[in-house]
Order: sequence, then structure tokens, then C-alpha cells
Amino acid sequence: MQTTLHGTKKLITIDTDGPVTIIGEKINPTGQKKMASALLEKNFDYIRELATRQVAYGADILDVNVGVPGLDEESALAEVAQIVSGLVDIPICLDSPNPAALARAIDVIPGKPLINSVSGEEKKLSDILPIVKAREAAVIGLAMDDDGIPATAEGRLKVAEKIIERATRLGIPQEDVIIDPLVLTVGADSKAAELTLATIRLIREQLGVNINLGASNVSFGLPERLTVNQAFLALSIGAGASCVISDPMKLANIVRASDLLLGRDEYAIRYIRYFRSLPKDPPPS
Ligand code: THG
Repeated sequence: MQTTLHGTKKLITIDTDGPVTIIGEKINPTGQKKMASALLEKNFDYIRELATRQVAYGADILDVNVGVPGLDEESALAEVAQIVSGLVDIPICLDSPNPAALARAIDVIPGKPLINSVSGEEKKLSDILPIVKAREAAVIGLAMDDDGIPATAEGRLKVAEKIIERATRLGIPQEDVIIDPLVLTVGADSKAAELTLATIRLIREQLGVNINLGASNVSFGLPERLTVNQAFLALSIGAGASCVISDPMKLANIVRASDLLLGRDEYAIRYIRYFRSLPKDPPPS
């Protein structure tokens, strides 16, 4: 199944059978003091630099999240999304729990963007799906509902089915709903990652839709988080994730290697081209 998005120039296809799509996650102040102060001080140069750097390191889509306490999210999301979409030619992924902020920002960006996210919670479904439909955008659906995150793969599949059913009822095509199976912290629950992998396999088999994964929660509280994130990303791609929201400077190499090892990269062309194309200057920490 294919989900197509577009930015000012580039058309991006998220494909259950193609190479993995990377959503660059770095424009997000969560746990990032420098990004939080850049947003509060309207230091857009820092945001521009992170946008172009993520593209240079392989981002296919750029996530924009401006959730800082004390910031007017409605105007900030639109402002930052407009700046970023004016700078790069790839699609934008608007990342906010606030429907008013999403509705405003979606009107100022070009192309067909991605909304991150809706869930199976009734209020989210009724607030966010109409925004997606009005703009003919695509949406990420989180596998959680009013009872929280289900503790089984079957429970998460049921939530995914409900989100897709509600979306299609509104006229949003099934291919424009990407399901995020969610992952909890493996340090707190040793089965958390395996449950997510089982959910990926089940959703892929039962629904056939594109699956997005954020790898960073899995390693929370552990030493050498990058190592755990890398391993989890490779396993998730092997299980059927077709889209990952991650830091391309740290994880695009694992994505390219996974595609190569899964037989989606004839003569290793993408893998080789990726490393040849990287900027020569080291990424900032
Ligand atoms: N699924 C979907 N959307 C998401 C997530 C997901 N959006 C938010 C998040 N998860 C992905 N985005 C980020 C952005 C920044 C960081 C993590 C995830 C981050 N992490 C480290 C920390 O927590 O300390 C810092 C590590 C680093 O320096 O790279 O900054 O799962 N649909």
C-alpha cells in the first residue's frame, strides 16, 4: 500500500513494500533546551539549520513540533511550519495534540502534508479527522484510545481498525492513514519492544497499511540509548514498519542498512549513494 505526500516540489511515497521513509524528528523542543529557547526567542536560524541538516542526512519528511510551555502553539506552529516548508521541498508532518493549532498550520503549508496525530480517543477522532479530510492530507493514527494503550497486539489492532473505519467513513482513503503501534520503555517492561514488534506484524498482516514507528521511547532511562534505538529500529523494519520518525543524523544509516539487508536496494545503490552524499562537516551534538 502506498501513501503519497508532497511538499513544494517533492513527491514522497510511503510504501509498505518499498524502502523505509524517514520523518526527521529534530524540530521538537521535548527534552531539548536549545530548541525550546530557539522557539521562545524566535531564533529561526537554528530551526532552519536543523531543517536543512536533516534533509542532508536523509529525511524524506520533516516533523514540526513546537510544544513549549508558555508559547502560543496556535500561532507558533503555523509560523514555524511556514518557515520550514518555505525552505525545504519535502512534505511537512505537523506534530501537535492541539486541533486548533493543526487547523491553522495546515492552511499555510503547501502540498499534501501529514498530520501527527490522531488516536482512537473519541474526542481526537471527532476533532482531528475533519481537519485531515478538509485538506485531503494524510494522518498518523496512534494505537491508543480512551482506555489508554492496549496491553496486547490484538488490542492495538482493534484501535487501528477503529481509526481506519472512522477515517474511511469521513471519506479519508485507507492509504492515507498510517498506524503507529507505539512502544513503551523496555527498561520498565521487558516485553514492551516485543509487543510492539508483534503489533507491527499483526497490523501488517491484517490491515496492510503503512506503519510508522518512533524508536526513541524504547530506550528511556538506559545507558547507550542509541545502541538500543538502532537495534529496535532494525527489528521494527524487519517486522514491517515502513516509516520511522527519528533523528536522521543518528539513525538514517541503520535505515539504509536495513533496506539493503531486506533486499530492497539493488546493487546497494541507495546505501552507497547515501554515504557518498553526506556532508563532510560533523553534525553538531
Ligand atoms: N510517534 C509519533 N510521533 C512522535 C513520536 C512517536 N512524535 C514525538 C516523538 N515520538 C518523536 N520525536 C522526538 C523528538 C525529539 C526526541 C525524541 C523524539 C529527543 N530525544 C532524546 C531525549 O529524550 O532526551 C534526545 C536524544 C538526542 O539528543 O537525539 O530529543 O513515537 N507518531
